[in-house]
Formats: sequence, C-alpha cells, structure tokens
Amino acid sequence: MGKFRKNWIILLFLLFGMRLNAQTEVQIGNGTQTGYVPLVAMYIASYGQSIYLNTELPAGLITSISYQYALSENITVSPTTIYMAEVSRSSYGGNTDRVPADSLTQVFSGSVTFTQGWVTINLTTPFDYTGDGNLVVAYLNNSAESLSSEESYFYVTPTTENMSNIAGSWEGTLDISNIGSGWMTPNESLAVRPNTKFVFSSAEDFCNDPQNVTVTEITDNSALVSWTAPEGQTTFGVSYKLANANEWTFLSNVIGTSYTLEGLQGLTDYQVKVYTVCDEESTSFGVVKSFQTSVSASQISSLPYSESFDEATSISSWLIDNGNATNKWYWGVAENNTTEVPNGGSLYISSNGGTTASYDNEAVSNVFATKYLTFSDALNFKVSFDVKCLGEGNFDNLEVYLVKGGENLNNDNLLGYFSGINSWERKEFVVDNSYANQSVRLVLKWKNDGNGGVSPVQWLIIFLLRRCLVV
Ligand SMILES: [Ca+2]
Ligand SMILES: [Ca+2]
Repeated sequence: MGKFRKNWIILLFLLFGMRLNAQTEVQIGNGTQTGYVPLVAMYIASYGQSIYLNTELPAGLITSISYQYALSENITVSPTTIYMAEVSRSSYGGNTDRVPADSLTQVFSGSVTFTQGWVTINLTTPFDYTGDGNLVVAYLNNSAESLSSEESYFYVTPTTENMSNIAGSWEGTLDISNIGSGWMTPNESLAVRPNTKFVFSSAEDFCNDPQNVTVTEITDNSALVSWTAPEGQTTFGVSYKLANANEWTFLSNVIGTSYTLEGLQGLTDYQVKVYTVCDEESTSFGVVKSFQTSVSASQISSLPYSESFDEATSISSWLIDNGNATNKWYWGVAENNTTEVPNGGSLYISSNGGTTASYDNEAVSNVFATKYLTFSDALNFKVSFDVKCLGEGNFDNLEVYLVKGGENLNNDNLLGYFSGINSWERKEFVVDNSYANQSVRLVLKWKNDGNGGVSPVQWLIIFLLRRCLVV
C-alpha cells in the first residue's frame, strides 16, 4: 500500500515550518453511540452513503479515510469498494434516495479489516476534492457472507437532517447501479453519520504512480513492460504473477522506464505491476496490466493429432480461458471415456474445482479451451471426438469451432453445438482444403445462461484429428 513521503514532510517542516500542514487530518463527528453506517456486517452485502459538507472540509487531495470501529470482534470486509463524489445535495430524502452510481468515482477497491478503534483505509486512487460541492462517500460491502451477528458496528454522530443512507441484502451481492427497492431492509435514510477522519494531502506530497504503463513485444516467453516516470522520480518496482494467482512475485527495482519479463510460459495469462519507489519508506500504489503470452512452438501440434486427456502434464499445450466464470474448464479425472486407461482423464466443465463434471446453471458462463495446430497439404481433414453433454438446448451447450489463421469464431467455422447427449457419442466432421497449409485453432466453447439446464453436464472428449482423403 502507498505511504506518504514522511521524511520529506519532516524535512519540509525543518526548512519551511509553515508547510507542516501539507498533510491535513480532519475529523467529522465524535459521537459515542453506535450504528450501522457505513456498513452492515450482519448482512451478506450492504451499501452505505454519507454526506460531508464543504463547510466542514478543506479542498485538497483526499488520500485516506478512517472509521471508528466499535466492536472487539474483528471483521474483514472483502471485497470493499469505496466511491466518492462532489454533490450539491446536503441530505437524503426518502429511504431509497441516493447519489446515483454514475456520478460516483471509485477511490478504493480491496479488503479492509476492522479492529477496535480508528481504522484507516488508504485510497487506491486519491480523490481530488475541489470544495465546490459537498462530499459523498459510498461504501460497498460485497463480502457475500454475514460477518457478524451484532447489529451496530461503528461509532456514529447524530445529525439534524438525514445525512446517511444504507441498503442491505440477505440474498446476494449488490449492484450499486441497481439497488432498487426489492432488497431487504435496512433500506433507509438515517440522521447519523459515522465518525470519520479524512487525510488531505497536497499533490506534491503524494508518491505518484508511473504513467502510460504498457506491455509490448509479447512472445511466448517474454514481454516488455514500459512506462513514463512521474516528475522527479527515477526508481520503480516491478512485480508479476499468474493472472489467477493471489500473491505477487517481486522481480526487481528498476532505474529507468522499462523492464523485460523473461522465463514466462506460452499461452498464459499474466499480470504485471509497476510502482514508483519514491524513497525508502514510500512507494506508490502501482499500476496493474494484464497480458497473455503467445503460443510457443512446442504448443503447436501438427497432424495427425489426438488427445485423450489422460496425461495431466499435457495441459500446458492447450489454452484454457475461464475468465472469472463459475463454471470452468478442467482437465481432470472426474470423467474418462478412454476406458483402457485406468484413472485416465478428460476435459470437462466443473463448478466445484474439477471434483465433478457438473455446472451451476444460475451462473452465466462463457469459457474456452483452445488447441493450436498446423495443417499440412491435404484435400480434406477429419475431426472427430467423443462427447457426453446434457445442458439445455441452445442455451447451455458445447460449441466446437475449427478456426483458420486470424479468423474469429463465427458461424462459418462452427462445426456444431452439442447438448442433450446423456451417453457417449462419437461426432465426426470433414472440412475441405481451405484449411490446408495454415495454422488452425480448435476451440471448445462452453456457454450457459443464468437459469435452467440439466446438471450434471458431463462430457469427455477424445479428439482424433487426422489428415484424410475423402472422395
Ligand atoms: Ca481420457
Ligand atoms: Ca440454462
């Protein structure tokens, strides 16, 4: 997390004592009663807004916000998303009256742990508050679980007008652009505000992120990350991780504005983070970029090609793109149609980490598994595979594409879609020599909508892809 340039501020104080207030802390409220703004921890999701008047606040860059947590029991709210906006209003009307989502700016996204006392949240994106309007702060708790059985959590201070609003949900996460009136109570405007502290910082005290971070020259095993230095800064930190990993791996401190990532794997999604190292104690929050390495020669197979999905180590020759979907492709052993291979595996959709070949038919998913091939010279090519797949008609099904060169998935390269198949069936397709002598992608797409459909969907696919002549 970012820190402020403490040393520099102390130095400034020594040199120019008048500038001690380069960082200003403002506290709003010192009440001793407790309440449930900015969040309701009992509910699985909640959304609180509070208004702070421009007569109470200075103008400046807001770099942190603190709330006074009252309980001895700690809670971790993850994900927490905090938004701010400058508004003309100074209060809320009815229970569903809120500052709309499209006028809010996201200033924090991450996990927040509340322990008894003041808890400070350093904003991931500082908010430039001009002071022309009043400040609204919105706190979205989408933890998707009840974090406490208590009913009030924060020290709050009464106000004459309704200066807060809170909505909660027992049933699902909240979409701030569509809170609606159908959510369970509490859904009300309140004449209290949480006791709150803001830190205002002048812009030059803040350790700024690098700008224009880009990832270029991406190969199957390397990529060049480059950036523009903020004024006066020369040193930057670079970390990276697999896109679906939690922990960042620190690579190096760099003096300069580029760094080459090496030793990467082909067809793999990565994230790289670049941050400014302002001094020994302070770094910026960092800018994160995502990229995918290209296919490596060893991942491109020539014909004849077949895959039984029995060797787990072969998975890296396929590109699996599950995005953030609940129903994911797995290369596992829950199903196997190559019965001559005991404990063999298959490629299937699972919503439970590969344990069973079954899907959650309420979680909309579009996921892809791709194999890169080179086709040689032949008049025709045959693709065949075994499939077992229930699903739901045209709504939840497997689509199989054979895609040339730079083409996108479309109806012309769709071989077929499959559902309602409850025992193994072999499917065969023949394509013509327009595929000859070029690179081809075999793409398996699983899609399902948000309701209906038979689970478990099960399939096992054996691809037996051969050059063949058809007369
Ligand atoms: Ca198999
Ligand atoms: Ca469905």
